[in-house]
Amino acid sequence: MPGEKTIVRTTCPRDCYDACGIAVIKRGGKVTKVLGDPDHKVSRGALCGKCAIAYNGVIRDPGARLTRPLKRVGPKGEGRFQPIGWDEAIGIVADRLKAIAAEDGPQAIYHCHYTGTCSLIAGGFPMRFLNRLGASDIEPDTICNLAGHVALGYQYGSSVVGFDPRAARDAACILVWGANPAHSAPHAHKHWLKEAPGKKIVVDPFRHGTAAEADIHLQPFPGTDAALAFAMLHAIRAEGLLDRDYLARHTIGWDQLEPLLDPCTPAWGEARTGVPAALIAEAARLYGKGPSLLWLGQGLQRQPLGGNIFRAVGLLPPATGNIGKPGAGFLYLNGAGRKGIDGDYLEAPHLRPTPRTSLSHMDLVETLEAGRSIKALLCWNINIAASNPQQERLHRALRSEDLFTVSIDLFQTDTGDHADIVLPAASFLEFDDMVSSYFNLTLSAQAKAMEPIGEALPNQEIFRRLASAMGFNEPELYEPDAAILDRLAKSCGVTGGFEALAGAGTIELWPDPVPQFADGRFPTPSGKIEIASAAAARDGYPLVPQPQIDPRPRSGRFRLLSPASAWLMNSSYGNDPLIAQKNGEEGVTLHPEDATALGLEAGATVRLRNETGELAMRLAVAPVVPRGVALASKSRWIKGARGHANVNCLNPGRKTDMGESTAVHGVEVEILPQEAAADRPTASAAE
Ligand SMILES: Nc1nc2c(c(=O)[nH]1)N[C@H]1C(S)=C(S)[C@@H](COP(=O)(O)OP(=O)(O)OC[C@H]3O[C@@H](n4cnc5c(=O)[nH]c(N)nc54)[C@H](O)[C@@H]3O)O[C@H]1N2
Ligand SMILES: Nc1nc2c(c(=O)[nH]1)N[C@H]1C(S)=C(S)[C@@H](COP(=O)(O)OP(=O)(O)OC[C@H]3O[C@@H](n4cnc5c(=O)[nH]c(N)nc54)[C@H](O)[C@@H]3O)O[C@H]1N2
Ligand code: SF4
Ligand SMILES: [Mo]
Repeated sequence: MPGEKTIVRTTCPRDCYDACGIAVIKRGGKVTKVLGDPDHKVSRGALCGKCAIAYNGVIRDPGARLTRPLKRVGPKGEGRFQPIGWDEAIGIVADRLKAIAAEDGPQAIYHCHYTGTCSLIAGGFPMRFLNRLGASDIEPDTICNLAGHVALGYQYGSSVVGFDPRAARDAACILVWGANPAHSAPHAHKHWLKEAPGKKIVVDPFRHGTAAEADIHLQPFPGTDAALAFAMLHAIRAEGLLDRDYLARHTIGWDQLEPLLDPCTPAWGEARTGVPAALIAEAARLYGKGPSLLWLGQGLQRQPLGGNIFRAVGLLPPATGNIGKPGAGFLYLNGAGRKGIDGDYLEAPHLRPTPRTSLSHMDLVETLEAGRSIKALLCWNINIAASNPQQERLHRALRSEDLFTVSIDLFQTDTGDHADIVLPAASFLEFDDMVSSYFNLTLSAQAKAMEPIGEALPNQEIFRRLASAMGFNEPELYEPDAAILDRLAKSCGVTGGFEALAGAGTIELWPDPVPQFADGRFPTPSGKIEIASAAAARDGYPLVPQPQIDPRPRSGRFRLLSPASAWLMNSSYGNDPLIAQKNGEEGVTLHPEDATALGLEAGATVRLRNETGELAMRLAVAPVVPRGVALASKSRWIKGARGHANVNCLNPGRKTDMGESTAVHGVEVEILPQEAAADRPTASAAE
């Protein structure tokens, strides 16, 4: 019946802790509105601001979306393209890949992907093709969170078995360390944290919304968190709150660690971190008494010593026995494997003809510049031109006529502008898939609500077509979505398969809060928490975590933080006009005393500058960061931006101590009035 209202329940697959339930409103078979599902436990009828706009804006706007495959016609990087048919586009890509594989070996074909969509098939199935091809990977997590994974791997044997957020009902204290739920997990901020009965402690240099509402906000200088953790442990010991029984039964190496605590009094901690000693002691008492939850943010490990920081903060749960009991535990991410998802089934690494080769995102630019090993670059679920470090050099390297680049995306991104072939991907509203929240222990359906816009195709279909054009025969490469979804749902214990999951929307996989590591057994070599890690020592790290801090920036320089913005999802939605309006001009915030010292006033245009690049930004002044810290936010779109650059033009791509991962929150800059900077040599002129 025309005009009849129907509702499709689906799930947001963005890289976000929340995994919101969505209600897609249709009239007469046409989508009219995308809303939060009122019956969903997380979204409760409201999407976050950015998705509420984008899902009713650019995501459904045929004028904004890529609707046909494109072939480059102008010089590389200029952004001139001509529409072509799918067969021609797939044919061009397959021919080029075959030629490179024959001449240089398939390892010369690199692909990079990340979490543009976190739905399981669109995020995982393309790997079957890339594995079969034998392509090299740009190591995905090196752009985001690998240091934390490596550090927790040494210590706990796993970084993807976190607390069950439902444990909050039994927690006397929730410690959020280096995460900004107000931006990056807006529903956890608005509902989960607010409804939790325990006291909230936030450790963050930025007094963000969650920090401002906490019972205690510790505001360390960036990169000093290991010293803060040691000072808290010192205070915990002084208060008699060490759980020596837990340490004896479930850890190794406390004996080597404990003497390091001796000098680390709260006053020592204050001198290194800037956090008042009394607050360190108060937070230590609260956390130590427990039961306490510890949320380890991803921002925390994006520091030069991020791995050591994670190992140091990771000492708190075992030292206080805050693990394995109700209301206690720590969380980095909750992985899908824990819920029954078999990653090897999804990605089929057994299809690889040769051992896997990979490269850190931090080495991408140098390797491209060297011009030998990377002949083709396939980019899917990622926008490297906006979100990767060494932006100017990256763009230049991507403009090489010798490099064959494919961008698969919903939009013509800055990466797409540098491609030879652009392939239009379908949005999450346009195909069935599944979403596994990395916070809650739930599984959700992504249900098709509309036909793909134009000729867009889901990632998986694009890679099936590529497999066929390459002449690959393995049945894994052609397995239909419906069969995969059914198998995945059943492997998580959803006996009715995908249909049952789609009917429910989201399923809690366990009826009650799941205690974390309740049996006290850890997947480390010793089966215990390895405070002293022989594996870490073998890899060249200290045997136990150290109370180390980064040196303060040299005089006149600021530590630049560029964490998640409330109005963007990484670089996504950078092309939505309403979001652009909300976001205003690219800005940087300084402490009032720093602004005064520099003679700068709020609203002025300032220039941020270092060896890597230079960028104009609008200055805001507020006491939300310590002195010496400048706060911006990550990854706007570049095209249309002033100076044709974003904050990543200032990021030298320094690696973390562990995992060769991004140390983006360790960037240092000078801040100058606009006129003064114009007289000085720019980074590009200096190169
Ligand atoms: N300065 C600074 N830079 C940072 C960070 C920071 O903190 N500061 N954070 C880093 C982090 S943590 C990350 S994860 C990266 C992420 O950075 P980006 O790669 O910018 O991540 P997203 O915007 O999530 O997604 C990338 C693209 O995936 C596309 N996409 C969405 N769904 C699909 C789909 O179904 N198929 C295909 N083919 N494409 C799809 C989107 O349109 C988008 O263009 O940025 C990093 N960059
Ligand atoms: N709205 C929105 N939501 C997002 C994203 C987005 O871009 N926008 N991105 C998504 C992605 S890909 C990711 S990885 C997550 C990341 O989400 P989070 O885990 O919240 O990580 P960030 O936003 O990078 O940084 C979080 C906090 O770390 C703090 N921080 C930086 N350096 C230090 C330090 O040395 N010590 C301490 N204690 N804190 C520090 C920053 O000030 C910031 O407030 O968010 C996801 N959700
Ligand atoms: S991005 Fe996060 S908060 Fe926004 S709708 Fe998606 S899951 Fe919810
Ligand atoms: Mo990320």
